[in-house]
Amino acid sequence: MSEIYKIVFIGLDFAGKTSILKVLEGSYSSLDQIKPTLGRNRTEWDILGFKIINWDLGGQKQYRDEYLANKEQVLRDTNLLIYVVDAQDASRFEEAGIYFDNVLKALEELKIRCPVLLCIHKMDPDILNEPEIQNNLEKIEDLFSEYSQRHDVEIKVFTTSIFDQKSLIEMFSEGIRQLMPVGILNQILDEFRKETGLVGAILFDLNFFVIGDSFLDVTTRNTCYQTINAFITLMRDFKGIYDDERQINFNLDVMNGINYKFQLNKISELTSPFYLLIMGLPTFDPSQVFSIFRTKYLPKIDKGLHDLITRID
Ligand SMILES: Nc1nc2c(ncn2[C@@H]2O[C@H](COP(=O)(O)OP(=O)(O)OP(=O)(O)O)[C@@H](O)[C@H]2O)c(=O)[nH]1
Ligand SMILES: [Mg+2]
Repeated sequence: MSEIYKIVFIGLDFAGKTSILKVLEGSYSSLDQIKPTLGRNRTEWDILGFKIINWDLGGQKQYRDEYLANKEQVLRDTNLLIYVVDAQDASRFEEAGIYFDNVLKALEELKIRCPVLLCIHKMDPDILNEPEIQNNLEKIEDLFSEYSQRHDVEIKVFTTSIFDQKSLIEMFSEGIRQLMPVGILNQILDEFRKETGLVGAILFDLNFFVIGDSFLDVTTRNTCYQTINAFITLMRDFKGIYDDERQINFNLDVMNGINYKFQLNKISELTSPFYLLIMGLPTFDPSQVFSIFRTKYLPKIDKGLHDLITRID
């Protein structure tokens, strides 16, 4: 039996909802052909053997009015709501806030208490630190936290951009973790990292959704997550070369003079395939560490996933 989760992407027109979904599914080439979404668009993904249905709700005024009028039909059974706001268009913050208020009100009336993520979007890497954008960020945070408090809803805030895939992966992975109790995988990775002296380990599914991670500290976490973009680019640009490759090795000189070694391993033995990214100091021997993972920790992860599926069933 497969569990179904409904994720709703909502926000004003032109906020970037469809673009976010396209980047998450890796359809980069279709990005420049995106047109305003007419009504609702549904796509289905398989994550960890669960069915995820993404509802991309076109944000033009007539559709927004229609969703609120037919809230039962549109919002029922929502498991996760992702509200997207365009951080570059200050002239529409107020309008975006009012719609957010209305959406939270509709959820309240339907007695749906699902996790809510706020994507402060179009925070492109090249303009991220400009005073105007930082000012916009503050304005959005203030406005939206006021509405969420009013409805007694806790929101998780992310700053995202389609030019920073990592930002979208972190946001969406957090959403997935809110839906599925995958915390057990973090514990297994913690144990593995400590035994082998690694500084970081991340487990992804084939769409690069993070389902578990473990790090020495915040700095190694940030460095390791930064490399995700590089791996995605490699996989995308060298498609065919890396498709069947089981391992990619990678060295990185980080600015403070520390050199890290990375290895990405494709793991096909489980019910759904994964990547394991490991990160260590130059002295670490990736093949030895990976063989420990395979013999000792892979069976634990297999069991963890199995328990997860049977618990949810
Ligand atoms: N600079 C920048 N532009 C973006 C980003 N994400 C989306 N866009 C652009 O914003 C415009 C609107 O994107 P869409 O994905 O169509 O927005 P939408 O929210 O789906 O709009 P509706 O379907 O009308 O509700 C497009 O021109 C995108 O290229 C981003 O992170 N940065
Ligand atoms: Mg759209």
